[in-house]
Amino acid sequence: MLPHRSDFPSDFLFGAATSAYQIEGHAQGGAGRTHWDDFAATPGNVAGAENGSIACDHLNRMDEDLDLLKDAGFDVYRFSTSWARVLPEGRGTPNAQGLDFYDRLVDGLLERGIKPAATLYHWELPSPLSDLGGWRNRDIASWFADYTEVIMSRIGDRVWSAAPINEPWCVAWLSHFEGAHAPGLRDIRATARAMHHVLLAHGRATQVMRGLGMTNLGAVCNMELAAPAQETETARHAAQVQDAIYNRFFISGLTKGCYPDEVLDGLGAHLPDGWQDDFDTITQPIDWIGLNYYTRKLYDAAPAGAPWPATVEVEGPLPKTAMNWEIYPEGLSHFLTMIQRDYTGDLPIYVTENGMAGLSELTGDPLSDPDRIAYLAAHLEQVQNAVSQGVPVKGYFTWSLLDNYEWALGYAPRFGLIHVDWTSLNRYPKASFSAIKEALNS
Ligand code: IFM
Repeated sequence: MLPHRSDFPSDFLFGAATSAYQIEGHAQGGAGRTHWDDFAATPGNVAGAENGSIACDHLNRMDEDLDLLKDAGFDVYRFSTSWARVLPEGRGTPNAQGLDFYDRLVDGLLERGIKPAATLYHWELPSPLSDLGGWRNRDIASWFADYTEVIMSRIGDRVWSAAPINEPWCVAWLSHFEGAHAPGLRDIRATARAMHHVLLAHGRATQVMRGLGMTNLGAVCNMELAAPAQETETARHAAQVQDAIYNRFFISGLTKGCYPDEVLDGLGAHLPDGWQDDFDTITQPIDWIGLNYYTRKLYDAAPAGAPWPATVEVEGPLPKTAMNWEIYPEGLSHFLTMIQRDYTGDLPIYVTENGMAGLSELTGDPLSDPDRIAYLAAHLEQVQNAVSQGVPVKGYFTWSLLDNYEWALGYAPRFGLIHVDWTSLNRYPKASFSAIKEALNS
């Protein structure tokens, strides 16, 4: 059973989140090729070599999806605009159909009384920019600023909030060090550059949006609890290094203008020349911070002689989701408290993503998802705990409105409140959708 709206402060907002490439259908509407299309076309990268060509066909079913958002009673919708849909070559001539689409999306939300919360980059880098080195190339900050100007000149007057980049850790580390996401690199120097440039691009985009007179600008970081796999000094150190890479590097750069020593130990030699001089741009004032939280991981020291970061992940004992991610709701209040205490003080915090890929719906009735309802309830309870301790949490967005393209895992994991039939593309609300509707409308 989910807590009711009335169990939260009266100004607390509830939302659902999606992203462009995961739902829109990128082969349609004049969007350009992206590095995800290239990554998926390379054998072994993505389950079944699936890509976002059609996805949920949201491009053509937007009104139906917005009606579902309204029916659930959501206050806010967190969506992303696709760089490659707005500027098919990444730079140069905009795609008029793409701009019109986001215009209609924003108006459609406002007509339904739903606040539009825009994200400028949720991972679909135009291929021509990837050819130029993508996030490794310092020029990406200027390319991103130009893209920001184009799209926000069109919709910035009507969005409720905007954030430049979703989950910098995934953009930089997961994609350039682990090679698990596009562009699929495993290169420490590329990683260091991407980690810094993603923050520089955030700062430049924020400057552009302020220049356009926009307000309510934020930043969205994902965090994963990093715990020692055993009670030893070496395991504790491994967890601390992972915590610095995943959870502290980006928020520290954004809010304090410095990077954690544990990360500089490994990446310092690979950062671009003059990186220290970029913090004036990176630390542009923001109006809120967003936290995406799903799980925790356990770490231990790698065998002797392993290069930095010299850590290994160890399977944890807790019940898991269909992503094989441990369910650990306590991590959510841990991070909400930590963000306020160590980084942002009174700044509003939003849980910009939280949710699960269900197991029960895969094995039985696809619309019966008691495990998702239990997951959401347990995490909302942790939000309430944080609020009661005085942490300024102002809203919660569940990931995701619809089942969608789960990146390297293709369409198998289902995160949606709404089931999408991958043959007909028809939408079918799950039990969790009804539970949210009851909680929000009561
Ligand atoms: O699907 C992703 C989303 O794109 C970013 N945050 C995590 C989700 C689940 O993996």
